[in-house]
Amino acid sequence: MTATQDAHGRAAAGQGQDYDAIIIGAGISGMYQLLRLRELGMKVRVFEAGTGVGGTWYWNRYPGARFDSESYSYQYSFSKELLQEWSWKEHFAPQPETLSYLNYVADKFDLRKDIQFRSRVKSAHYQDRSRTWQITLEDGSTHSARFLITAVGPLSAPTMPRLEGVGSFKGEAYHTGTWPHHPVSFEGKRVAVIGTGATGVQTIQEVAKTVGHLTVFQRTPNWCKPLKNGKITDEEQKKIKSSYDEIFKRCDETYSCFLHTPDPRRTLEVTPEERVAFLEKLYETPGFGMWQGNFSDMLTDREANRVISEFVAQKIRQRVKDQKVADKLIPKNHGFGTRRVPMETHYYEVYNQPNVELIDIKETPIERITPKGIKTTAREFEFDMIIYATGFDAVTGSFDRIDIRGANGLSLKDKWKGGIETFVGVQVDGFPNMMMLVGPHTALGNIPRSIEFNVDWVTSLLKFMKENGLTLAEAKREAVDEWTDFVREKAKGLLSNEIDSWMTGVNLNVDGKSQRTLARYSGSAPDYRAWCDRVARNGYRELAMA
Ligand code: NA7
Repeated sequence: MTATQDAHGRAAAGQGQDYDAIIIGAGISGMYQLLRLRELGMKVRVFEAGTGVGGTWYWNRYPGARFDSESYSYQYSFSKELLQEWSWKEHFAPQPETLSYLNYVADKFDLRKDIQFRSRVKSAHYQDRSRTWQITLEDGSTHSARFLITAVGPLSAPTMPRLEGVGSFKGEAYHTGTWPHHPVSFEGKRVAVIGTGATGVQTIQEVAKTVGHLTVFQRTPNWCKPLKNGKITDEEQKKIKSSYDEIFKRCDETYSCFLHTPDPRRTLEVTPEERVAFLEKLYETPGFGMWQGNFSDMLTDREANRVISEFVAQKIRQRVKDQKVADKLIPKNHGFGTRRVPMETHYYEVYNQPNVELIDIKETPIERITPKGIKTTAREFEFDMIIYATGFDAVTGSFDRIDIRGANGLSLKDKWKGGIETFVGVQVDGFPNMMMLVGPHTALGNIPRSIEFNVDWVTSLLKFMKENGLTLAEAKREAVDEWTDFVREKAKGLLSNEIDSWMTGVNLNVDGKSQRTLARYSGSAPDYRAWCDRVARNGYRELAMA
């Protein structure tokens, strides 16, 4: 405890700079950034709204939550010791296992002593004169630091549906992204799930195992693909632990840092027999293979995408007994892979259960939530529980919920009103000394891989500043323009940018998010890293420094 801190580790206001860096969020990125800045000898404080570490894996405790990426590719890679110590039990780890892993990491590296839990950041204001950030928590305490590092996650601001009567329901109601810590039973209950994205699909297939009666309210069906999860055998474990170098090297080379990479062939250049054999193989391949490892033109050529989509539609028709229901589950407004592909385990078979009903709310829209349940234009339903799997105010939502003001009091929300603009997703002009981890317009994909790169890059920048006695770093306007142009260029020709989803910045439950925008960088991770590496190699000329 320092002279400026109270017994809870809180710094008193108005006594100069309390920390070298303040990190918002103790998820995968915040935890790793804390560790790296400690190595630089910096005094760091992490403010975390939750009561524990883990971020996404702390909050998203909904039934069935799990990795859709291979566990061994979706973890920290920075410590060889950690890699050998931790043994994943399943190829695609369930949320409790991941949260245990992140707690294990926090213990191993003694991270908690610099993390202040139950501390939601309300505002962050840059102070021109002192070149510091003044952070105010919801409890009113203020804290200052030279650097503000946001580790708030791209999918961490849950959104409830914009429906009348949401607060009036008398039964149990949960949003998947803020799932309670106590056990929730579905046994014998009448349960509604609203939303059929990656989260809704995982929830539905789990709830269906024990529920009394389940009603799924679907607005837009998504193309789902079998996960094909399994336990990791002892033999597989040995193999995994001896091949980490190759696993991470492969992730470094692929477009989105996953283990899967597209087949160089074009969909229509092979014979129909070869094509079907390849698609059958992909359908049986665990994880994202069918999405990330398909024919090279799947997401750019309409006819190729149509043919692949028809293959998956056929699978849905085969798996769902009632063909009217199957038809409702087949997407009509977008092709396979153009939105996030939910991974499923017996999801489609759920609709063969006599106690499960699918309501297409494009046909019969929800009019309101009632004290007893849900009223559509066709019927009034009664439920014991409503589960909202309605997603997040993605990418910018977690920033918008904090009053962030840069030089001259400019608010970040206003700055991005006309569209997101960043420098490599890490900095914003007008916001000196603010660094974003997995911020807007950075490479996403296999997120822990992108996080480690982001954190290492920010750490090198801060090291450079320290060694050169610099106290200010701010992206130059032209560097922001150049990066934003590149992001725009990379978005061209991709079918996924022609459909509404969180990836194109659309969330109808949020004001100002009804039109598609340039919400994410859709180029390759290797291109992204090459750009960032070049900037570092050339001494950060794209940043104004003093
Ligand atoms: P998503 O993918 O944004 O899905 C949200 C779902 O909720 C989606 O099916 C929406 O339908 C539906 N939704 C949202 N609002 C409403 C209203 N008002 N009425 C009915 N249905 C609604 O969020 P997830 O949590 O599943 O996944 C987000 C990411 O987290 C995912 O990509 C993973 O990478 C992890 P819509 O499609 O908008 O018609």
